[in-house]
Amino acid sequence: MMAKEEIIFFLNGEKISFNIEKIKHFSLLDFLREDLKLTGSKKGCSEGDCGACTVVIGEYSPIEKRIVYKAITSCIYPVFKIEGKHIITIEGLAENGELNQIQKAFVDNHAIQCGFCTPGTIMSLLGLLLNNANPDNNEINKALSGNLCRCTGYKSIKNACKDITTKHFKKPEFIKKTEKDLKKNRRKGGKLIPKIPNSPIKKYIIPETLDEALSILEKEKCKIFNGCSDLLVRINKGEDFFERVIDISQLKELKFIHKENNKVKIGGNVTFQEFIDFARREKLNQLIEFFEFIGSKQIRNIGTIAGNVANASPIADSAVFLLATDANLTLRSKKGKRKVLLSKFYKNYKETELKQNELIESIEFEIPQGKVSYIKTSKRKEVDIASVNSCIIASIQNKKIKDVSISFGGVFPYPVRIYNAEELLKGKEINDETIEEAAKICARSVKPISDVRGSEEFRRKLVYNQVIKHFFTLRKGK
Ligand SMILES: Cc1cc2nc3c(=O)[nH]c(=O)nc-3n(C[C@@H](O)[C@@H](O)[C@H](O)COP(=O)(O)OP(=O)(O)OC[C@H]3O[C@@H](n4cnc5c(N)ncnc54)[C@H](O)[C@@H]3O)c2cc1C
Ligand code: FES
Ligand code: FES
Repeated sequence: MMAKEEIIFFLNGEKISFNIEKIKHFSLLDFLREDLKLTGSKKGCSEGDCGACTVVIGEYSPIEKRIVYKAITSCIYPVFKIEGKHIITIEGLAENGELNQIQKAFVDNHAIQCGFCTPGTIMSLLGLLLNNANPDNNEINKALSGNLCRCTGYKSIKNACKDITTKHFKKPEFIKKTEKDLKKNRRKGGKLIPKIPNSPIKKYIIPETLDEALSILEKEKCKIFNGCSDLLVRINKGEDFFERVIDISQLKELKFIHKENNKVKIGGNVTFQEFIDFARREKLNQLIEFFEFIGSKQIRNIGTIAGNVANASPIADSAVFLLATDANLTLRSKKGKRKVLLSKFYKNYKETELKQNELIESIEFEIPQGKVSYIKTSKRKEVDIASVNSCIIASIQNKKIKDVSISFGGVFPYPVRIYNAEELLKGKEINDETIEEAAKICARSVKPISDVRGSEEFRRKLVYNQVIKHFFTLRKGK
C-alpha cells in the first residue's frame, strides 16, 4: 500500500487537497483551530462532553445510500477521517455577508448567551435541521443533549430553533452545491505517515477493503480505530498511545444492518445513530428508546456498537442490553471466522476473547419478544456514565414469568448476566415475594467495587432497588 501524500476533503463548500506533512495536529478541532486558523469551533473539555467543538460532517451513507449530515464533537475526531467528507464549521454559515437563518434566529431570540458555546450549539441545530426541517420538542432536546450550558439554560436556544421551523428551514446553498461533488469524491483509503509533532502516531492506515484490513492485522500489531469516542478521549488525556493504527470506520463490508425474521445483525462499524435510524424505520420502539439513552447526539453519531462492546467497559450500555438478548459476536481474522456468545466474550476487567489479529465483524441478536426494562443510574440523565445499569427482558403470561434474562453493568469487572436469579424467577407467579427474593439474589451475586461513582454498599443497594423497579415497570406493562 502506497503512502498517501495528501487528503482531499470539502471545507465549507470548498474542495481542499491538503498535504499530509502540513497536518500538525491529530484531532479535527486542533487541525481547524491551529493548522487552518479557523477558531470559531471552541475547545472546552477535549473529551466529547461539552459540545463547544461541534461541527457538522456531510458524507455518503452506504446504509441510506444518500448524503447524510451529522453533528460531531471535533475534539475526539481524528483529522484523517475527513477524506472525501464535507466539514461544515461556523465560519461557513454566513453567505454573501448575510448571517445564516440559524444565526439570525439566535440573535432575534437572545440565544447567544455566553457566546463561547454558541458556535457548537448552532452546529448541533444545523445537524438536526439538515436531517429534519421540522423537528418536535423531543428531537430538539435530543439534538442539544451534547451541548452544555451552565450560564442561562436552553429556553432561548429552543425558541430560536422553533422560530426557524415556523419560518421553514432552507438548506444553505453551499451545502446543496457540494452534494454533487461529495457523491463523486467518496473517501479513499491509503497509508498515512503523519509528521505530527508530539504525537506517537507514526502510521495511520485506512484500508479500502475488509480483506486488506485483515491482512494488515495478521502482519503487524496495529490498534483498531473505529468511531474513536473512547480512544480519542484517552489519547487527549495522555492515557493511551499507539504508534500504528488501522481505521476500520469506513469499511463498506462492516457497514450493514440486516433483519431477518426476528434476528438483527449489525456490522462492526455501525454507529449508535445508524442503528437508531434503522430501528425507527423498522418501528422497533423499545430499541430506539434504549439506544437514545447513550451519550449525546454527537457521540451517537460517531460511537459504534461494536466499539462499545470491544472496549469492555464494565458499564457499557449496549453490552448490558445485548447480554440480556443472548447476543452473538462474529470475530474475524485472515484465517477465518468464529462465533462467540457475548456472555463468554469478557474474561476479566478490559480483557476479552479478541485476539490481536481479529476484529468484531458483526453482532447478532434477537429482537426481544418480551418486555424490555432498562435502568441506568447516573448523576445526569444525558451524557453520563452509569454507577449501575441493568436490563431485564421478561415474557409474562397469565401473571407467570415464562422467560426472563437479567444483566447488570458496574457491579463486576465486566457486564454480567445473573443466571441464578433468572432460574428462581422462571415459571414463578409474579408477586412481591418472588421479586424481592430475586432482588436479594442479584444483590448477593454481584461484586461491586468502591470508586468515584459510588461505594460498594451503594452499588449493592442500587442492584436491589433496580430489580424491584424493573418489575414494577414490567408489571405495569410499560
Ligand atoms: C461524552 C461521551 C459520552 C458517552 N456516553 C456513553 C454512554 O452513555 N454509554 C456508553 O455505554 N458509552 C458511552 N460513551 C462511550 C461510547 O461512546 C464508546 O464506548 C463507543 O461505543 C465506542 O465505540 P467507538 O467506535 O467510538 O470505539 P473506539 O473508541 O474507536 O474503540 C474503542 C475500543 O474498541 C476497539 N474496537 C472498536 N471497534 C472494534 C471492532 N469492530 N473490532 C474489534 N475491536 C474494536 C478499539 O480497538 C478500542 O480498544 C461515551 C463516550 C463519550 C466521549
Ligand atoms: S471540546 Fe468539549 S466536546 Fe469537544
Ligand atoms: S451558553 Fe455558554 S454556558 Fe450557557
